[in-house]
Amino acid sequence: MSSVYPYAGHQDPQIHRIMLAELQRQEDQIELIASENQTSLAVMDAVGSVLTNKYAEGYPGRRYYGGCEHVDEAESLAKDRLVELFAAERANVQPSSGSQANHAALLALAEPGARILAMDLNHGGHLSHGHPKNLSGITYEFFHYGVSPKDERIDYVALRKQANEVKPTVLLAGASAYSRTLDFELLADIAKEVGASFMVDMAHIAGLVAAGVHPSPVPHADVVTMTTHKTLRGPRGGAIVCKKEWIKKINSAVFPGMQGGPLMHVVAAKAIAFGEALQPAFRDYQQRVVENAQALANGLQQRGCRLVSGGTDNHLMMVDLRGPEGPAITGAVAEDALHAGGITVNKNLIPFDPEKPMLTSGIRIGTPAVTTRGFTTDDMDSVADWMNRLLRDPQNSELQQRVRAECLALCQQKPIYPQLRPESTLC
Ligand code: DSN
Repeated sequence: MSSVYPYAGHQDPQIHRIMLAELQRQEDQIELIASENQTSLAVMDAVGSVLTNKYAEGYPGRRYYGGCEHVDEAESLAKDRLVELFAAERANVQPSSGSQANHAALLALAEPGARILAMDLNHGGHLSHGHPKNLSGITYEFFHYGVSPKDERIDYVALRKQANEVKPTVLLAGASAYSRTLDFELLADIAKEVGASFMVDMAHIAGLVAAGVHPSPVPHADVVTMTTHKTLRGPRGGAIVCKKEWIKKINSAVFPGMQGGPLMHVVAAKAIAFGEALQPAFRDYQQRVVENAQALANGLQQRGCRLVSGGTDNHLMMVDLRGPEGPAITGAVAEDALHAGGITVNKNLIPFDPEKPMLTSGIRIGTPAVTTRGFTTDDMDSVADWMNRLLRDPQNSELQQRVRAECLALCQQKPIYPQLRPESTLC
């Protein structure tokens, strides 16, 4: 019997093989997708626990099912820890994803058809911030702000003017592909000036905010949504913190508004992750995430790669592949070339991108996952070198094999889950 995932191995060899292959893939490649991370084994214990069996519609002490005494405790702990982590007034830990957290927040803050002003997806925003085919864009009338063509940073002057013209019910801030510090104080001031509620989706930067290495939106915003699996390094899911006057509406928007039974195994895993994030080591980790991002950005720029807005303040950066010094390939070609060399990224539209979303002119890269497995700033310089070589010769399979071997050697020095070693390797 396999010592890794033994029950799946015994019962379902096909799925077991896939699980082991994915474990091996994560171990053997350099993960630079900015929204991914590697959660702790303790978090995975909870996700794989008997709590998955429990229905618990409602909230602690007020459920629609019996037998909730233990899951009530788990949810209360998760809420208390989240409130402490962000010095928030209130919390809801039930959203099953970031998008569901966003839909619930909008449902609480605005009537269907209301005007919402949010960041443009093509400039780094998010699908659930008003894409016409997303529930958000179907339900509300969205208007979008973006970055300035001059410095590729949010143009707060233009945003203020637009907010005064649009008079939105909600000003929504937050991004999934923006490498600069967000000025939440200024955004809150704009929202106040136009009589809008202020909502922030801090999914990408939640871990940085928790550790104090990015300014917090929590004192300034009515409602703040997040995912728990990105920089926050917990299980896949969502969460919301808010001012106390919004909690009744938020709770009712999450359940019964958006969801039925919460995933109590994930809620317990969130509690574990929030507990981890309250430890001093988490602050050090986030500091290293940012230092590694700066080292990677410098390494790429020194080798002639152009970064959108000229660099990064957070955990991610956007590479413009059309920059004056090349490499003049699409994001899709870059993603494939890097993958063949053992480095995983995602193609991503960059501001004013003439390409389609499945091609793009850019890639998005981030350092949360590699920092979790212990990569240092020196390692990031090696990664920049490998990336640069792969990007400038994207069809060279011999180069890809050489780089892949070098990446593998570094990965083997820094295993993610040394406790989960399949007794027989797969490849
Ligand atoms: N899809 C996520 C990301 O990669 O940023 C956001 O939800």
